[in-house]
Amino acid sequence: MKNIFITTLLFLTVVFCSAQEKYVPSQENLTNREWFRDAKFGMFIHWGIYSMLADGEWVLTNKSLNEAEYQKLADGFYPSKFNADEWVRIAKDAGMKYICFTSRHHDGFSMFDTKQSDYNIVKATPFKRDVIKELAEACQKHGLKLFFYYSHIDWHRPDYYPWGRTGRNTGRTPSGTWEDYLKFMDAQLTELLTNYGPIGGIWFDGWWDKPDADWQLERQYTLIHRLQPGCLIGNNHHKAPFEGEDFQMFERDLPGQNKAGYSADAEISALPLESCETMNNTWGYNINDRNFKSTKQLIHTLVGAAGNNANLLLNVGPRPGGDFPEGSVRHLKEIGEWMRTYGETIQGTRAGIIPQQDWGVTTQKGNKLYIHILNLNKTELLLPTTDRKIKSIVCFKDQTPVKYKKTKEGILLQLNEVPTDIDHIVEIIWK
Ligand code: H79
Repeated sequence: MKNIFITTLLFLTVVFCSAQEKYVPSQENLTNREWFRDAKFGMFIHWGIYSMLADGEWVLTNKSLNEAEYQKLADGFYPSKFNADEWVRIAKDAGMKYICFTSRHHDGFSMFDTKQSDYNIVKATPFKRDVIKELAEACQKHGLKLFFYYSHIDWHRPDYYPWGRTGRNTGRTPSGTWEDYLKFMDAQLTELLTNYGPIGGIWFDGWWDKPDADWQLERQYTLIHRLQPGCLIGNNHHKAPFEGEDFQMFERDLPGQNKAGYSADAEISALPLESCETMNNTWGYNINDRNFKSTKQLIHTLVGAAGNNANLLLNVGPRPGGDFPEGSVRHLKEIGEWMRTYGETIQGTRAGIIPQQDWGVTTQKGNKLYIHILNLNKTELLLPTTDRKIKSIVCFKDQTPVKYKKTKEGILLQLNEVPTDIDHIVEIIWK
């Protein structure tokens, strides 16, 4: 009897403990996840003192610069053209619903007013302005959500220790303890989640530099969700999501692809998905990188993401002066024009019942299925679906009827001509 009692007690303890460990997202968090899935399009912004060297955000480690000397860049950081309102308006006009800003990148420089280190934009630069405060206010005003990119790596702090594979040849000497560093991050995250109003999400990056480090992610995630239960947590660790995360991101690839080489182990989860991509080849401003993708390519990436149930987080690397490169502005303007006509076939949709095909993707909303023809050099197109009864099939652009036949294999569309639009959209309305 006594044994049964002890066994039951043990069993209950185990159940209780594991139940405690399991993350249960709040109702607000779940609502925000659906908002995120609907949003489909956001702006990534990589901006820091590295922008002055105009060689990307990895310049400190890539060029093995002396870290003590690199710090002095801050003395000259005076982005005279910075205008948060303009940044947010450009994003909004492009059809973007949120902005993810680098609050602190791997170089360890904080782009906000933090009490945890003087190595920040307010204390260490003549600019002295908290750009995150201004960005938060502008986002609030224009109805965009603000997310913070937050680096786990720190190539500046001596207590970022043990070191990973990067940031090694910069003349630093380690000191302090790992716990100091963890406490520093907790304190900064607390500032970010208390001083700037509601935050859409935290976008972690750098775990991959030292996967076996004692990152204490659960402690961090619990802190974030305690401060703002609705805040979505994502971590760019290139793996399937860990416990406590709310969305899954894919770097430079759509879910299921691995062209960039980071996503070999990134099994697709049921959480909201996001792909991040650059317009040229670099995240932080790079004076040499004029290799911009075409507007058509960028729209195809956005549509491809939507057809794969993912958002696109498209990057801009502002200049040291605080303005966006003209190439980025022009592309965003053109994407915005496209979005004003076709945005509704993407935003608020989910991946369609027909998975990605050679010719394109599908999205769906209510009783509508959108066929996004991105690449077709004939007029016939077989849609492999026999599932539902058709009410009508029209060309989305002008709502003219599209001829079709129902076959055993599916719906055979007969287009009037070979599609030449960036994205030729056919709308099927089901009965
Ligand atoms: O913020 C942007 C980049 O600075 C950061 N993430 C985006 C959003 C980033 N840069 N590179 N990576 C992420 C990918 C990591 C590259 C790696 Fe490696 C290749 C990690 C492991 C192999 C380079 C070589 C670093 C360690 C070894």
